[in-house]
Amino acid sequence: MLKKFSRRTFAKLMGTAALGSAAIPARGSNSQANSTQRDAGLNHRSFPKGFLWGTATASYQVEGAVNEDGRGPSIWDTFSHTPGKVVNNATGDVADDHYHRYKEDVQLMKSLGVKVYRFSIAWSRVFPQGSGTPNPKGLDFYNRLVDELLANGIQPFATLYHWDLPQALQDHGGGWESRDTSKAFGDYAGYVAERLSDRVKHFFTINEFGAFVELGYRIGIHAPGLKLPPGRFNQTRHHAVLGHGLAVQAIRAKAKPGTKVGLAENLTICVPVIETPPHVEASARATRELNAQYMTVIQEGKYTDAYLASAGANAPKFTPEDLKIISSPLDFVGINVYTPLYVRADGSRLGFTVVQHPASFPHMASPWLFVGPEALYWGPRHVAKLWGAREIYITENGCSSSDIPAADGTVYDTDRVMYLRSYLTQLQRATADGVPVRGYFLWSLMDNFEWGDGYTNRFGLHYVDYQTQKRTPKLSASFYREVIARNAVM
Ligand code: PNW
Repeated sequence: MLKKFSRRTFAKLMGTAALGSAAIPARGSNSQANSTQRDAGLNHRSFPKGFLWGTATASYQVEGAVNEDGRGPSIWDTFSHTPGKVVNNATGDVADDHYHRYKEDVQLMKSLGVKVYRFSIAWSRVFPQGSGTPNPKGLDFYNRLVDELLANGIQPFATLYHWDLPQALQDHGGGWESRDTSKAFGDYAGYVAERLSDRVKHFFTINEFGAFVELGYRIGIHAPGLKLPPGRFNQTRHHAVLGHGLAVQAIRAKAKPGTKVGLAENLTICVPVIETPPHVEASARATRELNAQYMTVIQEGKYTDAYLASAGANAPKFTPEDLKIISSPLDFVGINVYTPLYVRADGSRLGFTVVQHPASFPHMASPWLFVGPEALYWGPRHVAKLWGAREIYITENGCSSSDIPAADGTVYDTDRVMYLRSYLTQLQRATADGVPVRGYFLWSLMDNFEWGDGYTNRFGLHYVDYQTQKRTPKLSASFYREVIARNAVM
């Protein structure tokens, strides 16, 4: 007769059986055949020599120290201090206290073996009022950070705008609603590049147009929390890409020779529902069209006809000169890759239809973060094919997970490992197909202030205990260390 097992006993027995299996050789086993086999398998998933492995963070999400050394307030201070805007009314006042603990954090990176680190500069530390008189003490923090990174063999990649706009610029003219903000951003970018480019060789202008403009000025769930009508909103989008172009020009004018500049955009990545030529072609067309307001105008120097037609009387007002500035040539393209948008070919005028995710589609702890590893193949591939990019970075990729420490204090985030393994396998496929991806920045080095979600969603490779500021590597940190050491996904 069949014995009845409790679910727990069953799981335990299955686990024991798997562990007892002789099919899996122990690491370091002497078996020549097994290790050759294993290595052969791994070699198939190797990344190009010199591939740059890294991690990423952003100023307001990790620094804290919001009132120190002359930093001016940003729109995120105002927003997070407005009751009801952020889950549990959390703020970035302390965050990871990275402003004081950056040396410890550089050691975390070193122990992972990363070669590059992407951080952002808080504009209001450097110009507390957004423009006018600079605050040298603010820039000094980034001098210290850059020096510490270089002393530990890690190359700094700096983002100039990761959403913490100086509040003064919001108060005068409505932030990105005003052309003055685009101009002030260019000036600030030139100022920073002039002072850091002896050591920082890569700058990103703006992080995720498609997030801060839409969420902050249209939907109102990010700072500054506005819901602008379409005409004013489209103009705001235009000022953001104009600010990017002015920053590119200012960096070229002020930085040391050899400084490279690009952007970090969360491209809307259209993935073919299945990989047949018509769907693949539709996914490329859709990627170009659905990024019309940001990446496409930056790459092509014009808004697509379909975008202008659909905006009608609410289309942005611009000059030919604006378009030239916006499309100033870039040295590289950075894309943040989280989740795909599935697209199929159809007989419509634009030639594609977006397919909604079925209710059962798996997602990570953040409900928007659908698990679609192919995004990390099609994202860079579309960028290379559509716009001829010759140097691409994955400026963010990672995920949120429930992350509860086990009795031994470790977070066994097997779901994050699964996510990363699946995505990196697709990235490896892209490099093997000749897509020029040069590096990958995992989001994030450590848990941090996740914007409107406060501290409820954790994206880090290191668990942060916000009471004590203790950082503890998760299982995924060990996984990533292995990937970096082997330069291969396994
Ligand atoms: C990015 N979405 O934001 C940001 O660059 C990071 O600061 C952030 O912590 C990270 O991704 C994780 O969220 C996003 O709703 C925010 O699709 C929202 C979305 C995508 C990216």
